[in-house]
Amino acid sequence: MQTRLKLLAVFLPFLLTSKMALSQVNYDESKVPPLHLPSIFISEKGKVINSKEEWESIRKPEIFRLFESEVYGQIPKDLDQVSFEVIERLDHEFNSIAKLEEVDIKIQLGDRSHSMRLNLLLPKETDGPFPIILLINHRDPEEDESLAEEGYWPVAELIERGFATASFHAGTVAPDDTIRYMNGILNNLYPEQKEQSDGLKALGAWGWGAMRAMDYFEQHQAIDSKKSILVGHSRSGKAALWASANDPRWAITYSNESGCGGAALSKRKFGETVEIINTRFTHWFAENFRKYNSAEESLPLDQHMLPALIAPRAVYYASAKADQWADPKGEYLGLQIGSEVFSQIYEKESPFKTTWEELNGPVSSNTLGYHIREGEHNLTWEDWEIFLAFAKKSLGI
Ligand code: GTR
Repeated sequence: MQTRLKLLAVFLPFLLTSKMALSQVNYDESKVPPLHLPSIFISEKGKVINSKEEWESIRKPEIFRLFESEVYGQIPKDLDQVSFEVIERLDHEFNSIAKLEEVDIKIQLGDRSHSMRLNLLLPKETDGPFPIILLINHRDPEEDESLAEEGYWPVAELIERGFATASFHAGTVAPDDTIRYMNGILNNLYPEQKEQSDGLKALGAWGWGAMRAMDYFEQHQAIDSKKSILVGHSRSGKAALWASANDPRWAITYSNESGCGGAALSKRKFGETVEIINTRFTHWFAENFRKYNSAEESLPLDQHMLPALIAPRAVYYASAKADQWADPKGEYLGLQIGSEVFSQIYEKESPFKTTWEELNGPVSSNTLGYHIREGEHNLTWEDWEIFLAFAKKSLGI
């Protein structure tokens, strides 16, 4: 009986959203409300931002704080010690081309501690230092027992192209579950965050995990951590963007089909909406984000401001044509409008000269890039191939 009640508690929000909100999902461009986006360049006090100094000292911190309090919640920065226990494994599927390090990253804060597992593969042929690609992985490990899932994390192809590559499972910092998400760093390190309406949730925790992986890369002799790429698909893409807004150590941030609450503009209300995502995934965003359920027009920010927080470091987005749930046009627009900070504040050329309708093939400069491919919601080898051409250009390799 108790289990039944528990199941009901888990599935009720889902059933309700499927009945109410899902029936109202909009896929019709003519029904998208006129876009009134908050300006990136006007401060809360009404000051027009003209220079790098004004951007970095006034507007950027304001926007960061808005995302922290209204959307994702805090990513706590306090920790006393990070240590690494490394096992070099020889018995793995890429043994002929790569060395595998299984790393237990132990984080201590006072008398609290948490350990997360990272898998790192390094090319065997030379000594490096290698550029590094980190993938945040939320997929069910039961479904894929091998180290890498073809296409999604194409280890052999990345190694053959001279990259080191690493991945950690989201569950090693916060389980992707509406109830169990606390059984990770929230309970073990930052329990006070649970009481706060802008407290850490699962997306922020996964972003925190990427930071700890970077702590490892930075002290690794065979890794060139200045040539670092953070990649996330879908929910992990949301986490990757927020992680990079918090941590300036990433040279390139790649969001693949991160959609609502990631790359896509919320105020378009196209595909997945704030209400749907907050109801189905109560453990992803800060509690404050729920204020905007069915009220996107009152959001004091939108997702075009997220790549702006990462500027002038490189940002790349990818979408898929059949992935309307993630609103490909809203993803492109978010980056196109956000790129104004790159061009106007940092004098980095924006490649997004065309409208969405005129877009014809991948577009990129050294700092910004976008592609949309045929097909469904997934991170595929085709996505990687197009992205890697950009990454090499951007990193100068
Ligand atoms: C969907 C969710 C999206 C996206 C996706 C995924 O169910 O609505 O926001 O994150 O999951 O992670 O694959």
